[in-house]
Amino acid sequence: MSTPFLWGVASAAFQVEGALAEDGRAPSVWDVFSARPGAVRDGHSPAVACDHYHRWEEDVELLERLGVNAYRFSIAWPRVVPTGDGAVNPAGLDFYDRLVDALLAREITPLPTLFHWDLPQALEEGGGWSERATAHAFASYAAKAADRLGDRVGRWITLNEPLVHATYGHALGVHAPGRTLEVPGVLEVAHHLLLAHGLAAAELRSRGLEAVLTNNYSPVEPAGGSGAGGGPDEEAARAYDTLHNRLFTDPVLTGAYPDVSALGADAVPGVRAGDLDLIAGSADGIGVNYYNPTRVTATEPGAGLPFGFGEIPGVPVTGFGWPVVPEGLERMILLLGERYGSALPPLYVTENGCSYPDAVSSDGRVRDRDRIAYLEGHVSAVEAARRRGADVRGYFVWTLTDNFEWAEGYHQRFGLVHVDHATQARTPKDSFAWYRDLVAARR
Ligand code: IFM
Repeated sequence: MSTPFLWGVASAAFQVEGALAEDGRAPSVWDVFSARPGAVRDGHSPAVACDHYHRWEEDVELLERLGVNAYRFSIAWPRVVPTGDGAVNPAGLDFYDRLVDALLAREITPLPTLFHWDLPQALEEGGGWSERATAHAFASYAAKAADRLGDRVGRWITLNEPLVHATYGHALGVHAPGRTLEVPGVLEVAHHLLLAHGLAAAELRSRGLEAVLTNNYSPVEPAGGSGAGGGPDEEAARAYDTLHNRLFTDPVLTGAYPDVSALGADAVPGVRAGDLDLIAGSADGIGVNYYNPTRVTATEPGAGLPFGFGEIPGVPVTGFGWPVVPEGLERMILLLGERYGSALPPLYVTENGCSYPDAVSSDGRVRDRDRIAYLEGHVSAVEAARRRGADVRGYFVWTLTDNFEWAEGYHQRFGLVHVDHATQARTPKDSFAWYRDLVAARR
């Protein structure tokens, strides 16, 4: 019997849970970073977020009303292993145990992510992702989570968007842990993240479970066009494509890092004998998080980066200013197939969505027509890719409830459900009803 297509929504622990000091949870890098003055827009605090840690039953009811058959959430490493490595905190796992049972009771497949950027601060103090030991600590945490939930959860996502964590968190310093390393240091962080994925995948697979790696993908277009006349923009686009689309995928699907010379390094540091053998073939699925394509321009010699960014003309933008280009998702899915051929495992669109400044009207409705148009276009793009032979097995809207959008605080509302962060009142938006009807029609 073939498994049904997964229609779901996605969330992440730090963005929704709150309860940062409850039941034995220790601080993560995001607890510490977000407390720095200026780190989060308007000083918004993640302390309560959507209070999901206390209101999870209400949120599961929302999922039931939505009619989805899958829910992607993340497990907070600092709840489960507060010091990062070593003793497990049973109370931390109890929370996810209850959540998993509640989902299964409603025939909603749980799809947990083990790392969605909330590294235990204790590990950061020992060097964080610059240290190989962090990858081993991650695998040991993954094993502990799998031992507790693996009897009910068959498919796991190891890492969420390691590219964003490596670059925003370790190069640009605008996400936790707020480091600004040089290129080789960032590439070393990238390797340790991939090593962590490979080691955790081995733990999961040894228990008969599947391991999925979720990356953020973006089709890259040179501003000057391709082919004759594309010139330096094309070179810049290739460099950006290497960073964004290949760095965290080639090693898993081809067993080798791409040429990183255009990024300013001779090679990826920290790779030891056997690492790439472990990483190669370590994904039973690839998670595709897609928001928009990227238009790339060349930069002047001596500029900090080998690429710059340009606007995509003639398309609408979201509240975040991100261009809305649904066919970019079809293009990206097909590109992965062309690039990796039979090495490409099944794909899951593990995130897709948009932020708009939604407000509840006096009649209690949230008329988020732009979000409906965005999602309609992107679902059609997935379906078009599938018609052209792509093996896509799931689609997850980012996200269920408006939540803590990292350095943007509560400013970017991505949810199908509006959250009043002063009262925690949840109001399903018009897009909630639209997605409910779509899922009902497709299931
Ligand atoms: O909110 C984030 C999520 O944590 C990771 N992917 C992109 C989303 C929107 O920025």
